[in-house]
Amino acid sequence: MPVARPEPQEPRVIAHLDLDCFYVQVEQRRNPALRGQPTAVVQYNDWKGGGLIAVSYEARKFGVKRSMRGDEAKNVCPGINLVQVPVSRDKADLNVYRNAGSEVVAILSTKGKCERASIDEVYLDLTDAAKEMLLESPPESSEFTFEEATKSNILDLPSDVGDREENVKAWLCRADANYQDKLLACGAVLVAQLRVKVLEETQFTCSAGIAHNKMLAKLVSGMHKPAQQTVVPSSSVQDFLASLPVKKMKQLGGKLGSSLQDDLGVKTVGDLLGFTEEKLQEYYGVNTGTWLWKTARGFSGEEVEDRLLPKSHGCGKTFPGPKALKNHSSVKSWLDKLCEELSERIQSDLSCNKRVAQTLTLHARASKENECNSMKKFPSKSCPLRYGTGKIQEDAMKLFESGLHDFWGSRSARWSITSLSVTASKIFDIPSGTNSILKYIKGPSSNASTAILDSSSTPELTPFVGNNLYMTPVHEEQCEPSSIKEECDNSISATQCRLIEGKGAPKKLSKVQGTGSILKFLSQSQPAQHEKRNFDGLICSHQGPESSSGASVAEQHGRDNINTAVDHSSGSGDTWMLNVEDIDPDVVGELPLEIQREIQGWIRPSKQATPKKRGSTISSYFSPARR
Ligand code: DCP
Ligand code: CA
Ligand code: CA
Repeated sequence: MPVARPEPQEPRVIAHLDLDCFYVQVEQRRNPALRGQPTAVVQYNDWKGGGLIAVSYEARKFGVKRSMRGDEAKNVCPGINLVQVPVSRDKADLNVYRNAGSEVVAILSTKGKCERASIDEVYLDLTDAAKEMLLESPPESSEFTFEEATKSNILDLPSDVGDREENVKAWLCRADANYQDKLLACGAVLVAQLRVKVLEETQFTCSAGIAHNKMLAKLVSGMHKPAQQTVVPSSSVQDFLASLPVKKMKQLGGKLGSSLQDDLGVKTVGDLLGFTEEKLQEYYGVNTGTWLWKTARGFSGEEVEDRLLPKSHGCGKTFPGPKALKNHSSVKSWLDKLCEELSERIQSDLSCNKRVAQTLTLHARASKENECNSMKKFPSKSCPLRYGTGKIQEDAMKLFESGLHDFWGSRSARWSITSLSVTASKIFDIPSGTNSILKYIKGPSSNASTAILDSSSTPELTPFVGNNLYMTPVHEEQCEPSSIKEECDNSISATQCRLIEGKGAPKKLSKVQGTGSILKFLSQSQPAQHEKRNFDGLICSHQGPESSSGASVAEQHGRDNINTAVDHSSGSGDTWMLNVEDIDPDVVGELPLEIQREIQGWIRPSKQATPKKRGSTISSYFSPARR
């Protein structure tokens, strides 16, 4: 349910930019002969010419729509050029579009806080840049001659009266405007400049909305397309919202919007003004009631996030009609392909952007046959993400089986899967300048002090212990925060390992997520099977999802037991024991200084105390080439 955020006191200038017929523009840049031609990008499919996913504005004039198949598009527009989406692993490969979107983000982020909202959309907070412009070179100053800005659409101004561009110029340069609108005028100039820069540097056109908050900027960015921008002066907000259907508002497209329509007779945002805040709170609770009341008045405190990279990575595929998957082996084969792509993308995110994903989620759609084909929702499932293609594939299949079990119970009945997707989310930046490896393997909110745990005394951790229980059903959000919290709280720092070291008495450690996982470890593909590694004096355990109950506990042996593999009664826990003497010095040399020092700290004392033992090695974890 939506919740109102506090409104900032100071006026803001927020822009929403969206690329025009984006995939088509990317294809037109690759093949300039398509420019100015009716063109559509078609999703790979051999049925009726494939599904259209992007349509050029020239083709739209003929009535071609995204919902059409290629054959239909040819009927209404015989001259249309249909371009197939690139295909890899038998599915659409969107990398070329993602990379093109990144080019645009790099340009837009030069002027203010920038949030990448989708493959072709960005929010910008231009408040500071607008204030600076207002002080140093306001539009009303005589040298103001920026042509593109005078093509803006201003909601207050009638667009068909007299010399439109002169009117817009006069609006942008009004000396008697209030401070908020003066800032907006600067925002309009800044966005026009950015759009020209995007065009010059990428050949892409985009459209934009400029307003005092994200909600209004997004609502108007698509109002005048292609290659245009729209400004929402504060005085026009009420009129603009009055006739807007509630269902068009973000968060009101679903059940809440339907309830407003059906239960309160609210058809437009203007209709909401007839309800007091208290009344709306009575119907929808305090938070949502207040949010509705504010939304009706065009208030929104939502901040532009500082994020140039996507929030998650997802790979999916649909299997319509006869293509539906009906047995485990076909599901596995597709999941393997999807996971392979996902793994490549998170590895690339790790090496290029130093970001680590924490949660793997599986979504599927299924239909039960022989029950009038009734559609029941296949539950989404998530678990901690383990790096390495094999592990991701293995975990995704387990998530699928868990979902299938919930969906269909234990009965062996016929089912068919019409879509599958895997998502890596809860991505965090590996912090720089940290003096602990812990920072490399845990989320920023993790709490090291909770790491050493006796699983019997921490009931909240038990979901990770059992074979099936570690999976978290996902509802509206892709990933449940609880799953992440548990994962972080279960982590243990290298320092803590050292503290335990030498104490003699066996201690129980909870799961160690990604032990030994400095960048090199994370970026190598590892086989899914359990492994044992010797870590001089440090015995940490990684509890794989496949482990059976109780096996998550790794026993801590004292120095006398160095290099002794932990013997779990079940034998199914992942125990990594690392021999620090076998760490490849070349690899250590590549790590940040703080980490190098930390590793040196392990090596020196252990060399004094322990004779070198053979037969076990950490080096394979540090050096992918050795695997
Ligand atoms: N896309 C897709 N499947 C969809 C919707 C969109 O694959 N159902 C892809 C193709 C689009 C891109 O995402 O080019 C951006 O989607 P938009 O909704 O922004 O649509 P366009 O950019 O194509 O057109 P517009 O000019 O209306 O923004
Ligand atoms: Ca678009
Ligand atoms: Ca878009």
